[in-house]
Amino acid sequence: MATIRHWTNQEIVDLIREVSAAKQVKGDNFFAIRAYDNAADAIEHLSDSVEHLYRQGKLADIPGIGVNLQNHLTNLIETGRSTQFDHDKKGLPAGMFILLTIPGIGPKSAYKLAKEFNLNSPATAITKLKVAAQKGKIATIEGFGDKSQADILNALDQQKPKLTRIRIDRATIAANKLMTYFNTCPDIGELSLMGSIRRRSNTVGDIDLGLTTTKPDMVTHYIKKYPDIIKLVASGSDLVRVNVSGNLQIDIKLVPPESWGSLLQHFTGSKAHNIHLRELALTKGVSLSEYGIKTKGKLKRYSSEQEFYQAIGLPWVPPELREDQGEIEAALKHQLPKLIEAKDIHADFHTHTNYDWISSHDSANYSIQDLLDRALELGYHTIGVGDHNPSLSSYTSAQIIVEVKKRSQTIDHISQDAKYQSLHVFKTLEVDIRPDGALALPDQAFDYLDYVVASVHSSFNQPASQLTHRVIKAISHPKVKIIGHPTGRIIGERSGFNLNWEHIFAACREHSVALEINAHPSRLDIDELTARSAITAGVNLAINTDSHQLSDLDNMPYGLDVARRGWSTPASIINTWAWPKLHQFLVNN
Ligand code: DGT
Ligand code: CA
Ligand code: CA
Ligand code: ZN
Repeated sequence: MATIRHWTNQEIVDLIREVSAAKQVKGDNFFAIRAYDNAADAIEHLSDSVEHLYRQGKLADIPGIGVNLQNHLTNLIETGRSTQFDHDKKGLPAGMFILLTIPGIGPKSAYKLAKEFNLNSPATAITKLKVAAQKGKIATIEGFGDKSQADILNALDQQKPKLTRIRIDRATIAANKLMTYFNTCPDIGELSLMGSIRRRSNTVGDIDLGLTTTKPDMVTHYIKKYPDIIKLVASGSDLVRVNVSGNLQIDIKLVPPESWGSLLQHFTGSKAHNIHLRELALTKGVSLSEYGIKTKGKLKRYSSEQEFYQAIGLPWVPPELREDQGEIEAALKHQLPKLIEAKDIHADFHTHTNYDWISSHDSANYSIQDLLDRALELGYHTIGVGDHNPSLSSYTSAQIIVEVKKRSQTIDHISQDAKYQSLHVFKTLEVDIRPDGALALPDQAFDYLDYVVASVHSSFNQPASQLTHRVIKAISHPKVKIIGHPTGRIIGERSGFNLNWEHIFAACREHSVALEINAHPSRLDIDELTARSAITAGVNLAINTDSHQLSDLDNMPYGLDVARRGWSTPASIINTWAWPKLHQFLVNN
């Protein structure tokens, strides 16, 4: 199945600005251009993501977005591209748009320069322009002159590369694609991710890959033929650096088999972990490097990471822990945690369906049956069938009670099918925690649910003390068993709100409530540090996919990454529990 490109708000803003520039070059109507500029400004200031608003049917709520733009955005989100935007940019040199990031260059100049110097690729446009400027070629173009040439050169010299970190899921998809390509190369032996993507950070600066070969020239040649390459940045017999589509840089390290362990260890990092290891090694009179371990001037290479760690007196350390957060001390004492693994996960407690009612937020695009089928395929013994609570503005309390009852009967009916015999099906809802901490569901409706996931979806700007009080009020409700995406963060778009964790943890312990690790790669909320503190404080965690599409159910590994980076053993994660204990926790207490 082809993956549809997801768009962050910033990417949409950049695209709309490019379309506006294209319209200006083509001499389009002034009002149409202004509408695009206004739309870009509005999206830049949103606190929610455009994709999320789309899924809630709320694109019209974005100030200044008219029907046409709503349609184009819908097209963009549903298919990964917009036919209208593509059409608007058609016929213009692709390299002109990147020039707009240079201070002092507007759409018309960018167009002229791109035309003049054949800047047809965004990857090379700026370098080519710089060369042209240095050769004095810009000054000779009509309307430019010596002054503008000097200004452009000056601006180019001052321009810092835009530092953007890439979400772990996007990096993972790109890395897997490249690894699949490598798997068909006969000259590659070992192959592994390294760097932050191997440590499973929630965002990565670049993708690091290591491989072993005895024929580096053959492998380098093979890498250069990879179809996704936009730019070959560097190429040597031990390192190839390329840029691929999606604004991603990939570093590929090539070594002979006997150096594999040393390479993998060094380039997996983190830098802080390596520095600490090196200090430790120095106290034993040995020095570490990417090539191996030197004792009394003599270098020993390591073909496996296990042997490398063993040589300095440590057990192998899982990459997710290599952040110098106490893992070296724990390893020295042979007290590293036995981390939770994918095979330990048997349940998902926070999902959505397309159940037919008017809910407070976006519903999913698959049925209850689809969800149960997928849970079986994933080998789960338990699935929580969730939805957002019904909209309070669309129903009376009495109607909501009837609706919730009806929905639960429907779920019971469906799950009685013999094929779901091995599956425990919980009837649940994700219920809004209102600004005053009350839950957005009438009391009697709770009687028809097994447990509730309570989440904050509004008034994120309250002071920390008020938010803490609000969440604790939800925690103390007898039906609430999980707090969903506890801080509301959206990676790269909205930082999570602050809570007083000491107080939250105490309340979770008192009321036997789990905190969620939301596995959606845009959330990963709570984060690994909070997860670790929660576990230390004796709080249980639930890893949930919060699925709105069937493919979202496959996001569980991203939540698992957070749990592992948070030092979680299976015991603290309720997804690993056997049914009786789980039932006791969620329903009977
Ligand atoms: P990123 O790419 O920013 O998400 O983070 P990393 O950790 O992947 O960093 P990267 O790609 O710059 O380098 C990969 C690994 O190489 C890094 O985790 C540790 C190792 N490394 C790089 N530079 C240094 C250094 O100056 N000192 C030490 N000890 N290790 C380094
Ligand atoms: Ca990296
Ligand atoms: Ca790197
Ligand atoms: Zn939610």
